[in-house]
Amino acid sequence: MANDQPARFDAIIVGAGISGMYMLHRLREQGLKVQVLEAGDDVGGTWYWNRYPGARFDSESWSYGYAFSREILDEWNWSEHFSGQPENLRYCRFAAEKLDLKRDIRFETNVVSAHFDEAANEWAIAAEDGYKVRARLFITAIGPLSVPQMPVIEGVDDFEGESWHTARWPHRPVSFEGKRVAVIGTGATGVQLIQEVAKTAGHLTVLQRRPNWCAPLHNSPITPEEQADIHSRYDEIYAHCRTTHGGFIHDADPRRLLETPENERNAFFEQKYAEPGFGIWMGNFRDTFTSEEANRILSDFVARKIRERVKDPETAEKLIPKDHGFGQRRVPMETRYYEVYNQDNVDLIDIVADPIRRIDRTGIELESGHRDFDMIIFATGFDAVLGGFNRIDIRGLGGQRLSDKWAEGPTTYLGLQVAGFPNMFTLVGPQNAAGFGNIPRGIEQNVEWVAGLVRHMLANGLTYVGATPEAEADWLDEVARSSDKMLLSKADSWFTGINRNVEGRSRRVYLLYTAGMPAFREKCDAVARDGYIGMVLA
Ligand code: NA7
Repeated sequence: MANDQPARFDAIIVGAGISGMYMLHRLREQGLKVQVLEAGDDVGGTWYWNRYPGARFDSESWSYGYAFSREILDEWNWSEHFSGQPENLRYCRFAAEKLDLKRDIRFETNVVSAHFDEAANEWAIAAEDGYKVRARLFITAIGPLSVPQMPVIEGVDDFEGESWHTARWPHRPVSFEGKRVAVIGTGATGVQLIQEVAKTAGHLTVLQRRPNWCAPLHNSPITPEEQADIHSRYDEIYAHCRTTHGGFIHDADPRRLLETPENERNAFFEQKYAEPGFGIWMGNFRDTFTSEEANRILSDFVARKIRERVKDPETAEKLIPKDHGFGQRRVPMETRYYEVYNQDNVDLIDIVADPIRRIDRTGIELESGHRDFDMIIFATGFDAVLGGFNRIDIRGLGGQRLSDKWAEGPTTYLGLQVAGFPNMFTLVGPQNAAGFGNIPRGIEQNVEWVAGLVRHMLANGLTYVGATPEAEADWLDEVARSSDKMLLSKADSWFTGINRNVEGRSRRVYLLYTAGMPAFREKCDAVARDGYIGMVLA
């Protein structure tokens, strides 16, 4: 009988990516007995699952890693300014080893339910393999983009050739050599992948529903001199990231585009377009995020660049977004992406003009006719932010299901707690600042804040923490107020919760806190300073 008893921990963390790993470290440091439950067979989260060719950082590598550990900073050398997935995964493994994390991680454990037991004031958590565990604290570290989304297309399972979703790429090399490959999806993932497939595929057909505004990454190896410089400046780099809106090294230029003379702003655009990384987006004139007119001028500049780079004018027009301005959706960073369409082995199909009728055994039936393929790759994204929560049966006070509570859109307090779900923390949950920016910077802030709250609870003999419905309503107002000012809230994308492959996701919701990481940190610090205002502690 004793063997049937669930294991007991002070905290259960779901997910061993960047946030779960750090949360484990912090809580263990405070003397808690913690276990992480992870679906994969290794650490790394995003960098474990997204193994498709071309997957890499769009944040500067040396601004992405953990800033909290001097040892990790000192001992790890990034080889490129925007490092690729294999190296990023090695980094996660390195950090796990340094912090000796694996002894407290149960791998290949797919959490299916988490129910709050009011009488015992603890969470009862169960996994697919029958593993059961109970803990005072239940912490989701499930990532905003962890549930791959297949497109709703008739016959999608009928194809008999090779077929992959980018976020479930196999753990072995996949050859495109000489093959007829179709890629569906042109988001940040599709753009990274297409550049690679085009190098060796016999023929690549890109099936594009809506184009995105892409900009050059300008990646390069880190030279020994740069390496030494980066190591000597880590404190300065991370201190700077703490001051920027998105936690990147880039931050909006204080000038307004509309008040800057044309020659000056064009020179500035050229400079940003030629610089590595997100500067053209995150480091642009500040009104490009809020003023339609300013945004249109920037969009026109980027459109000109696309027209210059793509030889066939008709193809260039297909690649220029007409339904949203630059930066209103996630800007994919690219390396010779547009030049791919100048290659003889690549063609681009606008599937709005020539819709996919169905997928069958041998290929794809378009309105214009059938095409045979050896491989179809789905770069169709994720059931973003909410998908990870919905696939776990999470129930709070009175047995309320989280998926029911969030049926009309998520509501949270600071994107970290949900009223009615006490002792539960959501590390990169909806309405949190970490989801819109250089994610590890937001993660460190969240983990450290939650660890501070747990320390406060331990020091005061408290065992219960729950957000109040009033605090949650106020937070929703604040999220809405800041978001409504931003142009990105006016476009359909995963930022605004739109996913036409999932029922009920065709209405925009407030998924991200977009007022920036410094404002978010200030808010969280103020909540803590005021004795965790908006939360019931007992
Ligand atoms: P995204 O950005 O959600 O992109 C998904 C792409 O797949 C996008 O181009 C979609 O077109 C396309 N899509 C989705 N469903 C379909 C169907 N049914 N038919 C055709 N095309 C479809 O996901 P990513 O993986 O690229 O990037 C997600 C984040 O990961 C990214 O922001 C980075 O932060 C890392 P649509 O635009 O909806 O017309």
